[in-house]
Amino acid sequence: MITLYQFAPVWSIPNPSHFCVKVETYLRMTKLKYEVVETMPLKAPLGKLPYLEDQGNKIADSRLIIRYLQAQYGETLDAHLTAVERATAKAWQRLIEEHLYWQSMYTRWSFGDANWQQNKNGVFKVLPVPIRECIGLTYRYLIKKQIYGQGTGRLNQDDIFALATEDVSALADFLGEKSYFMGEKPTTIDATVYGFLVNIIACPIESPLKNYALEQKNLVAYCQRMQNLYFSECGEIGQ
Ligand SMILES: N[C@@H](CCC(=O)N[C@@H](CS)C(=O)NCC(=O)O)C(=O)O
Repeated sequence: MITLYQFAPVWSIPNPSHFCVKVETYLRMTKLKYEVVETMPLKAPLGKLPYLEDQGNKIADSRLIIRYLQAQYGETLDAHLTAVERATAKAWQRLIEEHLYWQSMYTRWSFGDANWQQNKNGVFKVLPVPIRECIGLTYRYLIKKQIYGQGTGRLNQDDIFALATEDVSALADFLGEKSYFMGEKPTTIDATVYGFLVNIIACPIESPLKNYALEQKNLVAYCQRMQNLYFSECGEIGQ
């Protein structure tokens, strides 16, 4: 049995971690049987979630997890894609995970006290209040350092949101009228697109990034389509 280690769910979305939603969505898309263990990053092999255990193998990092699952159980979702379509999907994946992710992180960890309170009480909800405050502050310091190290944290607020909306606008343009990101069938990239977008539009983390994404009606409808298919227990986005 595959075991997925991830944060406890919160906010009526599958998980408050973009990367954890990505992996769990992939597991559901491929109909692999799995169980979830809720945990915290400190206990993970690379200090980050998600990680996965299968047949004595422990794999950390969502990219390596999906690569492992594809090698072990087949690349069923993407078999029909051409080499150019695969390359295109790969470029989108990197844009979302290595760029848009950091602006989303900025909204949670740096952009205003109300968002910080929501983030702290969501991500660390399993911890009792005094410990939550202490661990929350420690992680806030560490994650803000990461956001600064990556470069996003060095920009001013307007520039951060201008860059973020460029990404969201590009995603909306590329999706267009299609049902899924690469066409009429869900493929692996949809796990990333859904995992990251739902963590922007369906969380109580308010920002110009969320507002702009919510205005892209095709992206919202796409998220709802993915959610109805794979996480129907999360219900309607925005309710
Ligand atoms: N490249 C990793 C990124 C995973 C990641 O950044 N996870 C975050 C949660 S969304 C985490 O656990 N952060 C804790 C930390 O950085 O200390 C992947 O693809 O899995």
